[in-house]
Amino acid sequence: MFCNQCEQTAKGSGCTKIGVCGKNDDLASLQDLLTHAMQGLSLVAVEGRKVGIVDNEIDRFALEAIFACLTNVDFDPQRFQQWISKAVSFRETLTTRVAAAGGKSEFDAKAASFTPGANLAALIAQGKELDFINSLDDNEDLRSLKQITLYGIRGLAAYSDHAAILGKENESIYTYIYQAMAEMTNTGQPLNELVGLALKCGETNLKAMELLDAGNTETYGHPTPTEVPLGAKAGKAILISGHDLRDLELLLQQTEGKGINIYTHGEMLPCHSYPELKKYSHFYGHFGTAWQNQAKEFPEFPGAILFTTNCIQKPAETYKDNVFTTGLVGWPGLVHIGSDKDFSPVIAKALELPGFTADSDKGSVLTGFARNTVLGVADKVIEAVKSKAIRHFFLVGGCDGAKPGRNYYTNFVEKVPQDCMVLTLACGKFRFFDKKLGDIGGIPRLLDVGQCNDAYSAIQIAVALAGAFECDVNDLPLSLVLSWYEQKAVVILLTLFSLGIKDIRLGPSLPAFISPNVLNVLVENFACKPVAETPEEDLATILG
Ligand code: FS2
Ligand code: SF4
Repeated sequence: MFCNQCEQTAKGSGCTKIGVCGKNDDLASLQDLLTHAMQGLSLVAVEGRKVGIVDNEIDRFALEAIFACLTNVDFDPQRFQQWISKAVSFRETLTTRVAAAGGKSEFDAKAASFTPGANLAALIAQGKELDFINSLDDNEDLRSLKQITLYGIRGLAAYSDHAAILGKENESIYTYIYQAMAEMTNTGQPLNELVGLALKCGETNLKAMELLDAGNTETYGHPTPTEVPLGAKAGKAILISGHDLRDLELLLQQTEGKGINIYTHGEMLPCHSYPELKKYSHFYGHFGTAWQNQAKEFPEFPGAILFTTNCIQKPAETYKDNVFTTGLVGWPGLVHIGSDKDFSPVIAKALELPGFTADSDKGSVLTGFARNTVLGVADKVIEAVKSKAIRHFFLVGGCDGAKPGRNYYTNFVEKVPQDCMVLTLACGKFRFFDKKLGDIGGIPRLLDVGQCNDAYSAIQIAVALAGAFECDVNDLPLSLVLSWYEQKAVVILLTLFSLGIKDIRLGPSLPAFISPNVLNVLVENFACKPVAETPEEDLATILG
């Protein structure tokens, strides 16, 4: 196997024997094969669009099949077997329809004629045979740009899938994904063309994130500042992890009146701030921190645990019988709740387990500072900047990993001067989410914008501030100090680049799939840089 798509990749270069995430050689081969099959389907879908053939069932499948290859999402080989077979069968039926409509139906690329092996072992052998990453291009820089684009597309597919679940789709997203996946079957393109393809991924993702924002806020209302308890309430309990608001809503509905309290873990924390979710009285608090601490925290949870999306880790024997998955997340041997979203097995498990025997108070955190709330006090914020009560804004966040060295972000936030604000989002915030940073003129200094899924909200805040100050976003007293871990972060970074945002600091290490020449392109055009050894160094440079 060879996989280097995430920040924790082995030795900072690539996982070759087993993934640090737990993905084994067989699963890596199946993911490569599914990506290959999706390239074949994409080639036909591109031609289909030229003759007016658009099939929403295929489009929705494409998002799921691509999202499933994101780090820490699905570890179940059987599901990959099904997706591979479905990708090929969709390709075949679509080819027939395209040919009947007079479109192109014959292709040189092997991906368009790939026939899947008859069983799992045969598929794994086919996946190994591909040597997928190396086959992208012999040229290191072109291969690097294709990897950036492919990982960006995985992030884009994830956000687009979340939005589609809430009824928000846009043709431009599907068109881009198919065109880019098809383009990657070619080799030797001019470097600039592939830089353009990668930036277009970021631009397309802005649309996806706007749709997701609209899906979330139109369905559940605009987040409002909300205090979330970190302790527990006596009673039966279910912990929900991942990012999916619809799954949470359905779980809340199905548990109403059953004497079960619902707790969030990781990226689900901001869900407490949505009016249509917080109205449920049994939606209680936040348990523990974020995904990378699941092995330490889940054995302590006395109820059932539901994973809605990324990031799952191998469940230890001590708690594996309590864990359920739904949507695209999966782990072999765990009970998976299908598309009927009947959470009865989760509820039965919660009722069987002891739950919390007593109330406990562990303090609370504030969340819900998405764009509507922050822009609601824009006048106050602008006045505070003009009067120099607020010197600078830092956006500190992004997705977090399990590797040591990420304390940089905790230390950074601790050292931010008192006259500066910290906006945060995604699971990176759990490095400092419970710190009491006080306020500036009544505005809390630490503002949680939401999940990584809410990056659009943070972008809108920056754009609105730039409008108010009549300047470019790059001229605002705002610095982005981001952590990255997986491919949703890759696509958000591409989105920021496509918006022309400069001087982003990225850590804790730079992606292994960026070649030195491609890094130079990013540095020259966007002045993107790695975080310094210490937060003090970065703070001194930024604040001058
Ligand atoms: Fe965190 Fe993991 Fe949110 Fe990423 S829960 S690192 O995939 O999506 O951010
Ligand atoms: Fe390694 Fe990350 Fe790939 Fe997992 S997703 S195999 S940890 S590079």
